[in-house]
Amino acid sequence: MTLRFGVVGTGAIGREHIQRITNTLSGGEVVAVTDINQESARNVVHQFQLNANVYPDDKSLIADTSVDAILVTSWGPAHQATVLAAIEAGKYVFCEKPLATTAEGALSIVEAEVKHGRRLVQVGFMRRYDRGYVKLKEAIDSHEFGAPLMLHCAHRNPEVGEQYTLEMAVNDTLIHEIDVLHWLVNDDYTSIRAIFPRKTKYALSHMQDPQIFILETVGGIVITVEVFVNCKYGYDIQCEVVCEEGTMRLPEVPSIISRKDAKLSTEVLTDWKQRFIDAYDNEIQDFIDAIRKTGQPQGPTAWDGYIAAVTSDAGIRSQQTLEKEPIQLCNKPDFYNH
Ligand code: NAI
Ligand code: NAD
Ligand code: ISE
Repeated sequence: MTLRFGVVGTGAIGREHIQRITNTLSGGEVVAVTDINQESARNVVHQFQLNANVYPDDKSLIADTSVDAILVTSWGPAHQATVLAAIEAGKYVFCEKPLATTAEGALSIVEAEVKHGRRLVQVGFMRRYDRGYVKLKEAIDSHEFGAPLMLHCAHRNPEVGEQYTLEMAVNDTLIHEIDVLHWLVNDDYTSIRAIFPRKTKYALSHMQDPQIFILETVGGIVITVEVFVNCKYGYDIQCEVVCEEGTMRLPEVPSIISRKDAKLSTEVLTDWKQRFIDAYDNEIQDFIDAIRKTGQPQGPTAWDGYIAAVTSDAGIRSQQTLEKEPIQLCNKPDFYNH
């Protein structure tokens, strides 16, 4: 059976995912689209030559009986309502991060899925599908390097536009580290603290850039993450794990090494779409395959979306207080232990 997608949000990543479902992956087809900007939805049908209906809103798209799975790629604050409506209709959902912009909102999705009784939701935390992070995790899990003690990470974007807010540094950008790092070290967070270094001259007046976040875990691991969204030179994701008997780093993106004009150089990417292109392919292929084989997605869960939302709320509080803010999760439903 082909998994028939209805896409809510045909902006930057919506188009990327439509392109990969249509031209790169197998077993999926886009049969319906919607966007609050209807012209954008109509353009996508034309651009990718889709055999797809254009709907005026998410509710009418979800009601289409030819749609099996909803791909949520609208902007973050709209995700919660669409995901809840999809669960209510018993449809599968692949939701881009964040699952919801508040912990309360993410918890309402967890509760709705548990009530439904079967897994329907996968969250777009694609770094868990990146070969570099998978290799790091295998090395940590092998215990060959001893216990992880500290992680030093950086999430750098060349620049951001005026629509980017202080909070987005946490709930749009840092959220990728929030998800992937606790998964990497098999631990839970206990606190987060924001530190504001000297501000770059390239930051817009409403912004603090760069920012540093210190996360601590139940097992005592201390994690530093630099979020620097006007770093100018490229899109650069760094992760170093310091263990008892050695250290390891996320591999650099393969690039030729050139010698020219008395300089030895390699390239740094500038576009996030390229940096994790294989991981995006892998996560959505996995979503399609798992549903076709087992009737349920098996990637990052609504509970993972909830952990990210609680941590992100605490991070945003710390941006205001500049104090260490506690991270407290409610009890994990047994539903997510299987
Ligand atoms: P975008 O602004 O380019 O596209 C969002 C689209 O959604 C727009 O076309 C907008 O009109 C539409 N939209 C918003 N609310 C809607 C609603 N209620 N119903 C229908 N359409 C709606 O944004 P972009 O960059 O594509 O980001 C979309 C989502 O993807 C965000 O949640 C973002 O965090 C996530 N994202 C994830 C990335 C990743 O690495 N996993 C990378 C980029 C974005
Ligand atoms: P975008 O602004 O390019 O696209 C958002 C689209 O959503 C726009 O077309 C907008 O018109 C539409 N939209 C907004 N509200 C809507 C609503 N209520 N109903 C229907 N459509 C609506 O943004 P983007 O860069 O594509 O990001 C979209 C989402 O993807 C965000 O949540 C973002 O965090 C996430 N994202 C994830 C990654 C990743 O690496 N996983 C990368 C980029 C974006
Ligand atoms: C964007 O929304 C993403 O998700 C990218 O992966 C991230 O690097 C970028 O900072 C976000 O704005």
